[in-house]
Amino acid sequence: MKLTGVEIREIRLPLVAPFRTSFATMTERTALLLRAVSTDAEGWGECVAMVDPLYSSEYAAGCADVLRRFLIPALGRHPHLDAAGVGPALAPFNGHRMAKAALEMAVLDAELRARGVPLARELGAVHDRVPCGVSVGIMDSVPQLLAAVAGYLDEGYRRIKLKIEPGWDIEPVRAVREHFGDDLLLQVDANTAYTLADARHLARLDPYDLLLVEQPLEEEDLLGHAQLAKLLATPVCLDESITSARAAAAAITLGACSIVNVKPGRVGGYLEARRIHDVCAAHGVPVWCGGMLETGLGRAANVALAALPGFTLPGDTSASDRYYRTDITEPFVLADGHLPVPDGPGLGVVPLPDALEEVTVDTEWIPM
Ligand code: OSB
Ligand code: MG
Repeated sequence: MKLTGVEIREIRLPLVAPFRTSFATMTERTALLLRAVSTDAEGWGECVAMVDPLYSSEYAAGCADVLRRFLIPALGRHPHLDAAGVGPALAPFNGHRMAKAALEMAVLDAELRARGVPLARELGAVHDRVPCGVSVGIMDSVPQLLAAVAGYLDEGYRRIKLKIEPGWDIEPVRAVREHFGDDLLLQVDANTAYTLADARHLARLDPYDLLLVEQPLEEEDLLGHAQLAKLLATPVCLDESITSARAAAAAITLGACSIVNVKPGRVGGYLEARRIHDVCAAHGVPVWCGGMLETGLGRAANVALAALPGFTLPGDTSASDRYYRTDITEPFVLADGHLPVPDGPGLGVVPLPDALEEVTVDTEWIPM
């Protein structure tokens, strides 16, 4: 397989409803899509970076810049690489994991399509469908939140994650637990909104029997998370802090988390995501698949990853209609609280040409 070039495409998709976290309110999703073209097949990659560097330091325009200036040209110097060679070829460049992940995903999709192998099989999946949770944004009022959660439970979602921040934490959790009962699988995500000085406040979540509290403290504060974990009954899960398999091993060894959210974009790709799965499995640490409001392309790959044996908690792998009225692929539809794992070669899905054209803002071809 010889790569001949990569297309960078910017798309903009309206969200079905505003999504508010402790760091931003999103009303639309801008994303970069990559199309890797080789002599044997084409492959698609999705970059999960957002417009602003608020979740992490990466942002869409910065990803496009590092891809066209450094990452794609680096692959151009080794045009016969397979996907396993992409990480090593890009390793001299520091950081930029979301950009690297998108490029590796596109090459991996092309390679697997050429070989006729589904991504799920390549990664080591053991299920043909995965149970799904949903991430519920911060709302203006508790009644509005209860109505949103009721709607998702009616649709069949198996687990609810509430976004929290100071001023929107104990009350909404108490209300959801009391309204929907003890059997509801419930967890919260702070996106770094607290400090260790909030430990006593966060311990007030303990009576509500949460599955986990996700990323309460800032990304670099592994030691703080280890101290916090000793003060909470609720298990601490890390998202932003886990940037690699090495970071996962360090966090687990330090006692900074007992559960890990795996997001392929955040860690540099699906192959590193699988290594995190393996490290966590070796330590007996459960993992689940996070999300970044992906289109059907990233969703297909996330569902494949979530079918690995260590993914023992429902992920933020929601159906297409939780995000978009019209997805760019055939929509992922929830059935009995699950999404099916695609079984075609590569991602097993492709963009629908008309839907893709409709949302495209810009395209750029980078020849090898
Ligand atoms: O922290 O998990 C997060 C969305 C964007 C950025 C960060 C996060 C999220 C979500 C939604 O929680 C996950 C999804 O449904 O894709
Ligand atoms: Mg998170």
